[in-house]
Amino acid sequence: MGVIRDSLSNLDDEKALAEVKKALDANTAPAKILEECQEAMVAIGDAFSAGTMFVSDLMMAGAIFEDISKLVLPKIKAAGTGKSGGKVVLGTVKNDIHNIGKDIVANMLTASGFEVIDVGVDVPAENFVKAVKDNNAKVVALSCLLVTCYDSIKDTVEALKKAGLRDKVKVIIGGGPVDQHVVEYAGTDAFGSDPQECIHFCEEAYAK
Ligand code: B12
Repeated sequence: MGVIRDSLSNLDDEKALAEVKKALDANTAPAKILEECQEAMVAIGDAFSAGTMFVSDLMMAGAIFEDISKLVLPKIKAAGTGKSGGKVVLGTVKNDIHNIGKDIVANMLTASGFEVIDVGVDVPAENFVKAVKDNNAKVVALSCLLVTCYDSIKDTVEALKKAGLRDKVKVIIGGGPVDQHVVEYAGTDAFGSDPQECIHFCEEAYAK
């Protein structure tokens, strides 16, 4: 492998999609393919930070990854465990429109037996609160890729508190920049770096 990562990093959509199809035909694990794509996205992000790529390149990369996801995510869903978990409210926080990582987390949770209430991107705090109430969910999972959106996480936690729901739900955050400092700043319960950590967190929340 490596060829998927390289073709996506070079924004070569035709080659990237052809290589993904080839890998799936050869029964490569979907998670492995996504991992390689994520490496490419980090490289593209770094090139953007360094000024050698531009927003238009990020958009192109996002579009290619979405096409790749359409091929790969159904395989993840289909490989479901048959277990029945609980309900998880998932969304990208207000002022952040990145959806690719969130969608991967959604599919992996679904494949692990959880019912995901996906509230979308750029989600105001009150929408998370409403979804928790309407679905009686025990977990809220927030995706955040922008350092400028930490206050959106904090606002969501505050809104859950105001609604009297904070004791009833566990809140996990994830996405590139979040870490333990953000957990403490915003008052969440944990952070996770990948979908697997989100799954473990949800399993623990529902085991109690
Ligand atoms: C593609 C992309 C875009 C696309 C998004 C398309 C889409 N449909 O989502 C577009 C062009 C729209 C975009 C816009 C912008 N972007 Co952008 N973008 C990216 C890029 C290159 C890839 C993101 C991605 O999809 N990665 C692949 C997925 C699979 O990875 P992931 O999202 O990290 O998700 C994984 C984990 O983090 C985790 N995870 C994700 N969510 C959750 C949730 C939970 C609960 C858990 C446990 C785990 C978890 O699991 C996922 C799977 O493994 C990143 C670079 C990077 N290093 O991430 C920059 C990046 C995130 N963008 C950045 C910036 C600055 C912007 C803009 C402000 C640019 C601008 N000047 O307009 C705008 C902001 C728009 C907005 N208001 O949100 C910066 C953010 C810097 C920062 N840390 O604050 C980055 C890091 C690039 C960089 N190095 O500068 N972007």
